[in-house]
Amino acid sequence: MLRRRDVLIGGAAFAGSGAAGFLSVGRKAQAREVLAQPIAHGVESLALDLAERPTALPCFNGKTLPLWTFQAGTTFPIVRVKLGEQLDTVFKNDLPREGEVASIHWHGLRIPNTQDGVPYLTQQPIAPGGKGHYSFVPPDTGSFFFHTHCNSTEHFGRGLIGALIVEGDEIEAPDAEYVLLMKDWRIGSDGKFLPFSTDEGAAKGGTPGTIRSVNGATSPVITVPSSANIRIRFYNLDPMRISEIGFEDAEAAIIAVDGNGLPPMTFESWRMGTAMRVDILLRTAAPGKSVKLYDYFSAQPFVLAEFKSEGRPKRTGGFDPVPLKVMPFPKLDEANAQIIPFEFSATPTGAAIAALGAGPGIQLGPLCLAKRTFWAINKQAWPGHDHQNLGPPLATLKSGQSYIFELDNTTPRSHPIHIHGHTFEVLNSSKRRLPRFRCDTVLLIPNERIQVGLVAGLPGKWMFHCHILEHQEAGMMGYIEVV
Ligand SMILES: [Cu+2]
Repeated sequence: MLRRRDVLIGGAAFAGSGAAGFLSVGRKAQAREVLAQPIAHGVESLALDLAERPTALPCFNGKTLPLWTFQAGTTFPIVRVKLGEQLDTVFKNDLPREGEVASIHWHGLRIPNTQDGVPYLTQQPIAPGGKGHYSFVPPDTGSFFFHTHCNSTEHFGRGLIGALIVEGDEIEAPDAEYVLLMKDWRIGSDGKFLPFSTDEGAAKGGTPGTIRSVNGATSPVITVPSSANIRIRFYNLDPMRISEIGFEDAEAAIIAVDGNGLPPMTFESWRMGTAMRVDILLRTAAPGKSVKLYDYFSAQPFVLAEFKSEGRPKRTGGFDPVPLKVMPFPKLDEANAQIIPFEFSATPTGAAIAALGAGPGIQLGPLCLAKRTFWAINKQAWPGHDHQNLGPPLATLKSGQSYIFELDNTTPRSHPIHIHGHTFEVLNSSKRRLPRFRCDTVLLIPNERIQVGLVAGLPGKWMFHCHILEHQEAGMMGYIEVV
């Protein structure tokens, strides 16, 4: 069924950002939406082997570091399936540390709770030497990713991340496609990994990396066809970084957020916390010329990547981005939705540590539980309980019913808030004019309150947490139960 969407309007300035304009300005919405349909059936097999693999990425300046990766021969695997296909994954845990358990979470996918990969909550994690298995049909098209869900700060820090792309959303094929994974690395002057967490970082905005990268290189130059429409799937996969990305002087549109197609929005800039993705359609430069993608949310605008045009021009007409197909999500019943408040706050320990400064950082004991907590949701810090007794969910929802989550950030930090197995519709903010869009991770800026709509999905216990990994591990995590 085709529905009419609201016209998207954005473009509000962000108070105190000191960076470029915050959001894209809307463009007239397409009158019709095209729904995505399965484009293939059958089974795709995926073999993952979590292991330490010494690697010399271009951004390491000749140094070799002991990365942890999912597959030999590639640092970040990019897995592609077509809408309708089943993905069967076998993974082996060959991580080189006793007790380094693993399970795999499929970020952004609305799959059954048993396949969600959260240790102790949805499955027993796999110990070194063991094997695990996942099987599901990804229900939605889009740019997703997968990662482990215990000791994540170190696992991300060592590179244990992969992209999962579900194809089948294009009405018009772009001239080329590129996947860009942004991630920093914490490397000391001795060429070794620095501690992945510090107290100061964990109690503030996260412990920052020392070297920036996109696809393992610093400011890579990517050769692209000239005067072409290229699709860029941009991922923020850093453990903590918040970026505001944008092109200097190029025609581009945002065509999806967290994999969810939306009426193309003129791309001015887009603020992204960790785990957030954006799909961009870019009209590339004339032959021999370049377009640069910047991060404006840093002391100086930083060149993330340069797109250098080669070959004969592909297109001559004006830039008129075609939207993506969308999924038939259940419609939010906004008028009758129950409002549920969530407060994201610091614990007294967290506030004290933030004032004090350096320390050993987040240390996980057995059962993936941190020894101290700095952050909380509704005054409850995870783990408030041992894994035998999880304690009550933050909320219990009825499958198929509509809810409005009122997400209230009472801290001076930003928090990208993620819910497993669901997507949100961003409705409004107390501080910004936001376009209405669908996402699985929503960025709360300091002291901001955002309302998101959600139709409760499949039954189960679904994690609900900040995706700054040290915040998550230090308490800003809980779960929602859908019955
Ligand atoms: Cu956070």
